[in-house]
Amino acid sequence: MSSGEESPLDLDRLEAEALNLLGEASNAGALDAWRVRFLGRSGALTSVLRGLKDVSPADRPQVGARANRLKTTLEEFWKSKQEALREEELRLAAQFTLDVTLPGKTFPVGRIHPINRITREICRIFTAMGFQVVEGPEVEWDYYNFEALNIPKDHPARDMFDTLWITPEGSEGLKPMLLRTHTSPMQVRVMEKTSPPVRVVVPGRVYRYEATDATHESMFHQVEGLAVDEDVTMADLKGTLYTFARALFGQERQVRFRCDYFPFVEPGVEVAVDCFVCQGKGVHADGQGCRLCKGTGWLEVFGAGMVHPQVLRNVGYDPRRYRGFAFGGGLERIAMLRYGIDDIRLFFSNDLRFLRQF
Ligand code: FA5
Repeated sequence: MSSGEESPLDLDRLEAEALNLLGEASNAGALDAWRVRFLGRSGALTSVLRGLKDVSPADRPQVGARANRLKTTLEEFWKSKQEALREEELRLAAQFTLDVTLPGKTFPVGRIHPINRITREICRIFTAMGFQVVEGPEVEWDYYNFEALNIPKDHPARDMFDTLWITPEGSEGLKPMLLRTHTSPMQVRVMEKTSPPVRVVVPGRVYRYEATDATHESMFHQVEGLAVDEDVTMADLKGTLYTFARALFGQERQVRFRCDYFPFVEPGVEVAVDCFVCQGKGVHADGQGCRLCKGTGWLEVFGAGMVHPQVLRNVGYDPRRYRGFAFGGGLERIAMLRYGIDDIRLFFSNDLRFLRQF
C-alpha cells in the first residue's frame, strides 16, 4: 500500500486508541481535545479519508467503507460521552444549589457595651455645648494625679483615693508612678499644653484599691469636664450641668449643688439630680420608698467646683486673669441611674444575658 493508506488493521488500532482515550476524557476540555485529534479537520480519521485516493482501486471500497463506519462510530461515542459529561456537571452543580426554602442562618451581632454607650451619649451632649473630647494615660505620675492638683505628699486628702502604685510608695530615687485614681490629672495635662480658652471633657478608665460591692469597683470609668477662660463663673458651671442633666435624664430635671471638698477646686460642690423615678419625692404613690434614690429624692452625679488658683498657677496660668470650673463623675454610676442597673459588678463580669439587653 502507498503512503496515506490505512490497512483495516490500522483502522482497528485507531478505533481502539480513540475509544480508549475517549473513556479517559473526564471534562469538556479533554473531550474537545479528543474531538480535534480524531475527528477534526487535520485529525487522524480525516487524513485517512483524504488518503483514500492513494489506496489501490481494488482495496478502496473496502477501506473507504470501514473508514466511514469508524467515523460514524466515533461521532456517536463522542456525542454520548458529551451528554454523559454534561449530566455529571449538572449533578455536581445541583449539590451546591441554594435551597431558598431552607430557614435562614442567623449570625450573632455584637453590641455596644453599656459603658461605651453612656460615654458616647455624654460626650455628644458636651460636644454640642462646645467641649472637645480628649483622652489621657491610665498609668500616671504622682505629680499629675496628686501634686499638681494641690494634693501634696502626706496631705490627708490622699486618703480619699485608695491608690494602686506602680513604683513602691516611698521608694528612693524613683519618680512615683501609679494607676490614675481619677480623670482629674487630665485637667493639668490639658492646661499645660493649651492656652485659654479651654473646654474639654475627658472620659476614661480609673483605678482604686478597694473592695468591690454593688456600687464600688476597683476599675471603673469617669468623665471629667474642664472650662477655663477670662470670665468663667460658678453660674457657668451650674448652667452647663443643668443642661447636661436635662439632656440625659429628662427636661423637667432639677439639679442640686451642695458644698463638698476636693483640694483642686474652691469652692467645691457635690452635684445631684432629682430622682427621675419618684420625681424627687423619695416615695412612690403607694407609699413605698423609692429604691433608686433610697428615699432621698436625689441622685448624686458629679463632684465639681471652681478650679483652685493653685492648680492654675501650677500650669502657668495667671489666676487673676483666668478662672475655670471642673467636674468629674463616675460613668458606671451614671449608667446605673440611666438604665436602672442595681449592681456595678454586672458591667465587667461578661454575662451575655446582661450585655444583650443594650
Ligand atoms: C473624684 O474622683 C474627683 N476627681 C471628681 C471631681 C472632678 C471633683 C473635678 C471636682 C472637680 P470622687 O472620688 O468622689 O471624686 O469620685 C467621683 C465619682 O466617681 C463618684 O461620684 C462616683 O460616681 C465614682 N466612683 C468613685 N469611686 C468609685 C468606685 N470604687 N466604683 C465606682 N465608681 C466610683
